Amino acid sequence: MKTNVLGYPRIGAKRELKKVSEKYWKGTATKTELVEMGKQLKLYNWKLMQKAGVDLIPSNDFSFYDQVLDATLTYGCIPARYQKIKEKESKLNLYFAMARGLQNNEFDVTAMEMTKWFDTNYHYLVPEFTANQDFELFSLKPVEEFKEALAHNITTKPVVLSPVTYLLLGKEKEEGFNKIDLLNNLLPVFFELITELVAAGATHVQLDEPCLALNLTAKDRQAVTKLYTQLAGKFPDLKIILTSYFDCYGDNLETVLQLPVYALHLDLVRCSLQLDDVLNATNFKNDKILSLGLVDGRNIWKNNFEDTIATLKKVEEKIGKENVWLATSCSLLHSPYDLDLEQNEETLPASVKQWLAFAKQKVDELVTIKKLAIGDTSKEVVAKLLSNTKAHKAKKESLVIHNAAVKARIGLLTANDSERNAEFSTRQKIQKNKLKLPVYPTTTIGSFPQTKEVRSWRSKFKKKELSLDAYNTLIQKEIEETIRFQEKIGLDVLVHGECERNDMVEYFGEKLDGFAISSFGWVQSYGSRAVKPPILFGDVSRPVAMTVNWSAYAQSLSSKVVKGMLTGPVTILQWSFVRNDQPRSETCKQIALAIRDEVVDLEKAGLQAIQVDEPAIREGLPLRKEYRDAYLTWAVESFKIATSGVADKTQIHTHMCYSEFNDIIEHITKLDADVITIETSRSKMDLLNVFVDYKYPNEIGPGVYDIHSPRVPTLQEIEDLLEKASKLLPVDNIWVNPDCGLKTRDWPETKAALENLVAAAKTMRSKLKTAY
Ligand code: THG
Ligand code: ZN
Repeated sequence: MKTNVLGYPRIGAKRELKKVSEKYWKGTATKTELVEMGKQLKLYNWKLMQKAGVDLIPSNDFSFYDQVLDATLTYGCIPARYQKIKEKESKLNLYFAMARGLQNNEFDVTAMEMTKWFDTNYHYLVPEFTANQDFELFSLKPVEEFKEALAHNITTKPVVLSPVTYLLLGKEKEEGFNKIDLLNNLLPVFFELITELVAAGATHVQLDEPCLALNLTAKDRQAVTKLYTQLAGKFPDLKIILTSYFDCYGDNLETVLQLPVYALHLDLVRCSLQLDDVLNATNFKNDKILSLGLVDGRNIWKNNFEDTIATLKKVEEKIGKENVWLATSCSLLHSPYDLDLEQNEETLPASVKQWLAFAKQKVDELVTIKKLAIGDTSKEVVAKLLSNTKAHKAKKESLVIHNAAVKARIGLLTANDSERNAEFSTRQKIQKNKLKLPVYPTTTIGSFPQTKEVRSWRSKFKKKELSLDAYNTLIQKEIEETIRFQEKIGLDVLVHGECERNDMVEYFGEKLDGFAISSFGWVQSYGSRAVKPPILFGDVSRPVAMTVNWSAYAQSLSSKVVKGMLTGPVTILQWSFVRNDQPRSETCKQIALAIRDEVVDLEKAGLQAIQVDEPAIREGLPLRKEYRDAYLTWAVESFKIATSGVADKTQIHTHMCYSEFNDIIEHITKLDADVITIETSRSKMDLLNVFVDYKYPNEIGPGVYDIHSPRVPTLQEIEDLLEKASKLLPVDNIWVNPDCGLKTRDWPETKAALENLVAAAKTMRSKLKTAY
């Protein structure tokens, strides 16, 4: 048996890479400092795995920004707009220009588009292809990193993003070709890379092929077969580990089993049933090693040693001891670094910590389980098994996890609890009467700029350098300023600005029972940005109101309508580390009930509009089509449980971003929010067409400008977009708002942009008047 790690986190246990990269971009760190930090982080990871005793240690899993962008440089697929930079600048600066865009007195280019990496909260940079796309071996990073480890006497397994998945993840930038046909151009470059790796001494290569977790066309599958057949023909001695993750091979399995590869990796966390599918498949010839992904790379729970050993034994009996590897389910990129850093009892109690394993602990789990499986009876190893068994036993009955009242309440839910009283058309009339908003009502998505100052109050309060009273006073003052600002520029529906919140999910994790919060549990989201997902370990309930004081305070300051602001149950679930001892649907309903209580309390406190954000509803969609309906059913039900406890006069808003709505519009409509605000500005309202075609009945605020850039939209641009929307939607249904929260922006550009937004709405109103 061998142990196989598919990849390791790379931002540094204390986010060292973030700090030095951001300095480099600002010009306050040198290239040498940045490169040196990269070397240190890589070496730290390799040594850690070597010392632990891992057999297959990954290299080329490190990245200064993103592994797909790394592949774009390796395969030399540089879009034309970077040509001048490619000629004049270093590879590193070209790389960052592609990642972040570049604007100075010499260059003005946009960044490559970013999108979600499968169903994770990680974002990759989307490759761009033209009809006659050329490739070249432009960067030798995989080879260089292999040599870098070898220089420290560590022989690694290079991780290479397969050319097929690379093509399937990209975007065709012009019409008239199928990107998968580019494989013919790409293969020679890929073989050149493999030749270099072999020359450097690599004996194993992990070929990442996660597109095999998707529903592929026959043509895509033929490309897969072609790649692996040619590869085996050209490099008969190279040990290829075919690696997919995040879901089953599904209907690709038959193709996969025929491929001439040395080892086949199975993500048995996401798809445990596929083990028997493989073992019993008629064309499984037992000619491959099976890499069993049993240690969860996407979640933070301790592995159950007894269960894992039982599975290993079962497979060993069937295919022989030498053919079984124990692996992480996917790259540990999606796990935080090191549980040993967690020392705050108040936010992460020992009772919960005993159930957790971060990346470093997962590496130890792999090695320990291997030792147990091969019959190591040393005291140390046996003690680890005992403590593992004990932790799992404690979990089953733990009173920190199981809350009878919460379970009982879920049992009492009826269909009534997930429906508003009246249907939308009736509610709309009631709300128009009550709220008395003008046509083209203006609002924002919820957050206002979070200045350094605001952040420093929170951090001082957490370090107990600021008393609760002093902190609250500062927050109140900031809320008051935000309200006055919105009144002054003339917005119609105001928000309190969310200055008291860190992340929109972490904040609720801190307030709800059933969640713990880590201090250093950072996971890369994109580039230098990371999130710290809360740990949802037990039955969820709301001990006290979470946002009511701040929202009620904001409403008390103004005669205008103030909107209460909450994160929805699906998004809280999706962006947390979630317990795996019950179905996600069950956990989601528990969150939904807690949010429902908050919604009802906000209504009682006088808030007439309440927004429940669900930006992650699309991301939670299962990768394989066959599982999607079941997910959408409980996701929609959860949102409706959260939002249906209020009277018809109370206006429920929701907000979604990063979403393609095409395949889920039916379910978005079923959410039955009175108002939905969506991100549309970058696609110049194209996204809106889905809503129009579907005859979406409720009110919509199509975002009229892109908040992801500091650029201030002109009045004319906003007016044009509103004109466009007015041709597509009933005027009574249109809202005017930016396309996302303003948290990452600065005040001056926010003020200028919102002034133009209000002016555009006013122009639209006066045009209506003259039309009658
Ligand atoms: N929260 C969570 N997940 C998310 C988003 C979010 N996933 C999708 C999208 N938004 C990802 N976008 C970002 C944007 C900014 C940051 C992280 C993810 C960010 N993080 C800070 C950093 O890395 O410096 C750390 C957090 C902080 O200090 O507030 O800026 O909004 N859960
Ligand atoms: Zn948004």
